Amino acid sequence: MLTALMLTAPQAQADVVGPSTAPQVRVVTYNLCGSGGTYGCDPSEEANDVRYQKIMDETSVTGWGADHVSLVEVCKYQFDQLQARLGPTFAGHYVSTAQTRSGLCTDPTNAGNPANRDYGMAVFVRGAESERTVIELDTAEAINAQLGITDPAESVTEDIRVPCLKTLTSSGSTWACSVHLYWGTPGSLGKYVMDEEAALLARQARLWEGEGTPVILAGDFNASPWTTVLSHLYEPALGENAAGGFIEADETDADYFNGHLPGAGDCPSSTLRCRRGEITFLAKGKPASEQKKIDYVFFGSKFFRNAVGDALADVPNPHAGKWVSDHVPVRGAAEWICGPSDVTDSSVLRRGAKGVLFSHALQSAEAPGTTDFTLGKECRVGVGWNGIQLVARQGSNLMAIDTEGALWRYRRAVDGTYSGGNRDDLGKGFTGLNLLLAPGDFDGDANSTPDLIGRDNNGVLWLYKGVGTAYPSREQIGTNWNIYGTLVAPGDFTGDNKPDLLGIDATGNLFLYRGTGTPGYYIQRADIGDKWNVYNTLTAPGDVNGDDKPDLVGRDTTGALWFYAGTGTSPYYAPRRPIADGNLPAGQLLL
Ligand SMILES: [Ca+2]
Ligand SMILES: [Ca+2]
Ligand SMILES: [Ca+2]
Ligand SMILES: [Ca+2]
Repeated sequence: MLTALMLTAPQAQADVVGPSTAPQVRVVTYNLCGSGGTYGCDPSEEANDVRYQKIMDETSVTGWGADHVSLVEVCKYQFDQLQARLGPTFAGHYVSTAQTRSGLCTDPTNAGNPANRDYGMAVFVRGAESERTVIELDTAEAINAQLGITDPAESVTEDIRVPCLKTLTSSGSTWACSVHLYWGTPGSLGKYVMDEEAALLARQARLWEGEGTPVILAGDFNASPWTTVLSHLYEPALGENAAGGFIEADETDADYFNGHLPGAGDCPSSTLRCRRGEITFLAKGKPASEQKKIDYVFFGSKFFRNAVGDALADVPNPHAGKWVSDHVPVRGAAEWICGPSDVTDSSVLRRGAKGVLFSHALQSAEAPGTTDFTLGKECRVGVGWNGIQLVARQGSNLMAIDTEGALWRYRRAVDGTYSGGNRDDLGKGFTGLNLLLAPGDFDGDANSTPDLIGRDNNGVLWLYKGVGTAYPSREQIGTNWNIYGTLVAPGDFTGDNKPDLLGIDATGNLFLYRGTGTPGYYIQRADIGDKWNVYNTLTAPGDVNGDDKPDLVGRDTTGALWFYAGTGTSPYYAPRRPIADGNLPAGQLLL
């Protein structure tokens, strides 16, 4: 039999969703089945340990590194115990959906304490929250009224509430919400209850995204992908009357397009996206035909692309005859949408906590010379930058010293990224330094390889003269430079075409060192400002506002960014202006 090799239009593919290859915005959702007493789930201390450990594994930065964790069917005591394990790296938000139900949510380590029996929903986000809210989708009373339930024994006792946290961690700002819709049976009246809940959820998400804040929704939606419930979320391009604004993490996984979900029709073989996906609900103790995909990770499609997702393996329980959950944990990942204008010579570069290098353009609708900017959305332009010890930007290139003391020049690719496949080896032995600057031609020899300045741990300043394509020697050009907590090379700050240096000392004074381009290399410092220690980072991204004069950007202790237009003459910079939406997490390298 002959096999035809076809190289044609893009085809849907099975996705490989691993920590090393998946896009950088990471989510995990898990229906913990934490209450106990229902469906054979095990609420023992040992089973709880397994639940917590699974979440710890999924949030570890050496593993999946989830930025956002949605937990469904979680007891308050479980939330508290998990928050304690996650520590201050994660902000958590728990909401009660059913209080003190007999037999449910008894903490096995503190049985008999009725205050522990609260049951509900939770969301965790990496980093600090900036805002929290609850989307009230339904109440038990309203569900009972809508379904005509009057018998107290039959009545619904749980409200449908969605905890959301707004965070700065993985973008300028994102809402992360944990969802659990009513558990009505599709085809019954329950479906309409869920329809209305999903519509309300989608409406709130549209409002937020209309204001410019991306939304990620993850959780147990209690309905199959092709149902009217999910039509409120999937994008119209996926058909089946979809009318939403979200990409679902598993909608591109061709392994699950056809024949995997009981009751689902097949998607056309030519399609790239399909309202199907891997099974997430295992229907334990029931026929396999009741297994479904009802857990989802949705990314707002205005802000995210290239979403992928996987249902993880069943989490084994240490006790026979019961299970940790009747659901499996579900991963989703996506990346920010970026275009060519998002990565420029004057973009602000940021190294995130996981070593990802991000670029944020400073955007303005105004003519050159403006001082009013907004911070562009986060674009991932590199990975593995936690293996770099020192880095300085030199135009569109990044000069980097790795932990072995090797110097590399990373060239920016056409797509705006920096990678090991596009770098030049500039030599070894760059050790013992605590700062690297790329000032330009500091010695005035007009060599085509710009010079570098390094500061060693004793505060000695060294000039590495660019010669040919390397730095064959260095010359000591100063001592006691460790009095500067911040030192930047803005280019020519004084308008004489010779590059200069700026330093902020411990008292917050800003000092200018005018470059001379001749031996001696700079003249006596001039004090050109005070209170500059309000900034935990000062960066000189180049000429941001198009007047050919280099500018400065400072990040204050609240994470807000400020713009200083360079003027080229005393007093050298114009009054600062806030950069709109310019909030970035502290403690991460800015360039
Ligand atoms: Ca998948
Ligand atoms: Ca030079
Ligand atoms: Ca100058
Ligand atoms: Ca400028």
